[in-house]
Amino acid sequence: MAGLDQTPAGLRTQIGIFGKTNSGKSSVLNMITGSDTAIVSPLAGTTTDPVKKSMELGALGPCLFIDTPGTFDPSDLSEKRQERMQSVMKACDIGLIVVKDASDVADEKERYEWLRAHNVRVLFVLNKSDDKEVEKETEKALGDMAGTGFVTVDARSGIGRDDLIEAIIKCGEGGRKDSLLKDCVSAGDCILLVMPQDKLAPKGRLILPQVMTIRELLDRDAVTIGITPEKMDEALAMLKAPPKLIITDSQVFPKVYEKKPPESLITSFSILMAGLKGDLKVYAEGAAAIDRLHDGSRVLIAESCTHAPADEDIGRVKIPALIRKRRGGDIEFDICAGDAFQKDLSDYDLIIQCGGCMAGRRLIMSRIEEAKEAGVSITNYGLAIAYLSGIFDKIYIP
Ligand SMILES: Nc1nc2c(ncn2[C@@H]2O[C@H](COP(=O)(O)OP(=O)(O)OP(=O)(O)O)[C@@H](O)[C@H]2O)c(=O)[nH]1
Ligand code: SF4
Ligand SMILES: [Mg+2]
Repeated sequence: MAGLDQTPAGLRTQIGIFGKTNSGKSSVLNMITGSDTAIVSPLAGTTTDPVKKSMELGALGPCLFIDTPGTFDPSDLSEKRQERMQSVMKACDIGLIVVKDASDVADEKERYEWLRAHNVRVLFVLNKSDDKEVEKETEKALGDMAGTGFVTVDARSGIGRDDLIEAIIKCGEGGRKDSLLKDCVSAGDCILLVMPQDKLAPKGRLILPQVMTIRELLDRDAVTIGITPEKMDEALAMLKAPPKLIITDSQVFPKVYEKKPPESLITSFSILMAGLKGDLKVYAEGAAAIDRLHDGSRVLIAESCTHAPADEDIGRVKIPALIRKRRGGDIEFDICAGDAFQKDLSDYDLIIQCGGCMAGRRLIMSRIEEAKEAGVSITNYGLAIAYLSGIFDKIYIP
């Protein structure tokens, strides 16, 4: 189990390692991470399931490397395995394509194009080569594709490790800088955080969205004040001017809203997280589709991990109950869990994506794209609950 000081997988830069079987993908993973994480062998098809390894990578910060099964493996006929590979490709920020020579390059062109079309940054890694001629021919075969990045290594001996790490960091630095608060907070702004510490709160610590918000506010030189809902009157009385923004938990939203000065904006930690992992504008439009649901409509609850559902599970119990109460009892709910996403979305009237605490932004954005392509509205848990609790029009969406 990850310690509290560790970055969750969903917030790490995800780096997939792809290529033909036996090209040395697992050896590259082991070389980069300086470990024996993945099994290496001369047999084709050694890696049968994705293998993950976390690592801090200089200026890129926390990363998650994912070694994948090789393609063109005759034993790899399983559709399930292909689907799993697609999920890894969709979720990664950077794709390392490992090749042995120029002839591998042609076979990897389709994957390269798929990754680029899905905005994944690609770095080609020529492995097993101490031959300058092979290097020259490979670079020639890569043509324009080499422009996205090309590094030569010998994973078995570790030659080229530093160059590869430097190239990965460079590749990742051009990526999106994640921000919870977008451009709604500037230096000197006063921000009031109202965080209930009741029996639902974890013992002795704050939840991740709160910790991340506080860190970002401190980085932005905002004046950050943290209180429980019980201290709201006192805190507001102490302030010379109303806070610019109040951020609170969805569960106490109505209570906090009641006490909010009219000049202050108000939002929730779950809305900020939804914006970090997805697209708030799309989600906000999608939430309005709740009122177009009717008996016979179908809703897909899209979870991003395979957690054991709780009795009062938000996605499986609470949201369906709230929707049925508002729109009728004969609405059907399907669940998809983990990396898998329904192949045919066209039968659905609405998709409700979970908060995605275990998933990266890229995976969730790819679901949003698929929903758009299928012409199906998509929202997320936080926005759906805000809509169903009647606080939607009161919430500030950064
Ligand atoms: N000479 C040489 N051999 C290498 C190098 N990198 C990997 N190998 C060897 O190539 C074989 C395959 O390496 P793996 O890392 O298991 O290859 P893979 O791409 O993960 O293979 P699959 O998991 O089967 O798809 C092993 O015998 C490695 O020792 C290298 O840089 N030089
Ligand atoms: S929010 Fe999504 S990813 Fe996080 S625990 Fe719930 S189902 Fe899993
Ligand atoms: Mg392998």
